[in-house]
Amino acid sequence: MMAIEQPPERHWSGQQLMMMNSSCAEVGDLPSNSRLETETKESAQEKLALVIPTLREAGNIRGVLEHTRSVLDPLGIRYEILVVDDDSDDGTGEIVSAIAVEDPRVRLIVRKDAKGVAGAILLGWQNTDATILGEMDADLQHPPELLSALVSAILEGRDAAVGSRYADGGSLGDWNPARKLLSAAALWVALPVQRKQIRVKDPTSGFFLVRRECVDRIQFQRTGFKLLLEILVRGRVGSIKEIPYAFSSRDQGVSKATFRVACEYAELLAKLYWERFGFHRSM
Ligand SMILES: Nc1nc2c(ncn2[C@@H]2O[C@H](COP(=O)(O)OP(=O)(O)OP(=O)(O)O)[C@@H](O)[C@H]2O)c(=O)[nH]1
Ligand SMILES: [Mg+2]
Repeated sequence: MMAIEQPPERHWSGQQLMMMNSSCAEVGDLPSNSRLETETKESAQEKLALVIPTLREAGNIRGVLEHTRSVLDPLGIRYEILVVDDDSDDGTGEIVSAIAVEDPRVRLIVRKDAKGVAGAILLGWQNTDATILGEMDADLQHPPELLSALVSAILEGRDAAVGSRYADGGSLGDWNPARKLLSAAALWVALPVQRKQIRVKDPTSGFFLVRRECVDRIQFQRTGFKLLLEILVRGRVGSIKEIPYAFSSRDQGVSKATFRVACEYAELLAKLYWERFGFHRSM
């Protein structure tokens, strides 16, 4: 299996490979970006790149890919689904490779030397020329049907569209009370750092779309699960729509949401508080 499946006509420079090993990554170093803007204006065509990060999701990945394609196909938008797998040892990559042979809109990128959801998403986004970027989990907790409403929200003019468990009509599924409490606490501590104009009820959602120009050339933290919060605070998002959905139970496999993920979230929050409120100025 190839370490990184290159997109057509794209080659990593040594500098870009080094950047993938640092603790932050940005989307906007894509050489294709200005070319992309011209092309988009000329053809007036949008393209969606949906990244699905995977770590040992062999039991789920075939189903989620089939389901997602069946939702996106009728929308009439150009799209690709990038599965960014952290070298899973359960055959996840092999399943995706086999599907990708049949459908070139499905692509596999394998990272051999890193872990972390945010870094996987950013790597996927760096490897596409799409105008609309997105993230969705592999374990079918995010209903692919919602993609239709998320895509519509962007095409109607929003900079970002978020699948929301906390908006009216959304729900957390069968989480136990302790997890519900932790999740509520994670939202509460994120409230002050969010920008008022685009404040959402579910800033820790892992199911969202964002316009490429909102995240271009911004350095984001590669560790942890909560890329959306950082995008809302540090990105160029001017308008946003939250669309409720019911979070379901994981279909197959085991959770990767560990204590370490909580620590990485705390690290991200500390950084965002620091930047937003400039505590350093008084020190
Ligand atoms: N590439 C990559 N993907 C990851 C990593 N950790 C988790 N994932 C994927 O990120 C998504 C979210 O992880 P989950 O384990 O489902 O986290 P969660 O939804 O908060 O936890 P559960 O509700 O227990 O499923 C899934 O598609 C995972 O396979 C990682 O280190 N690298
Ligand atoms: Mg999950």
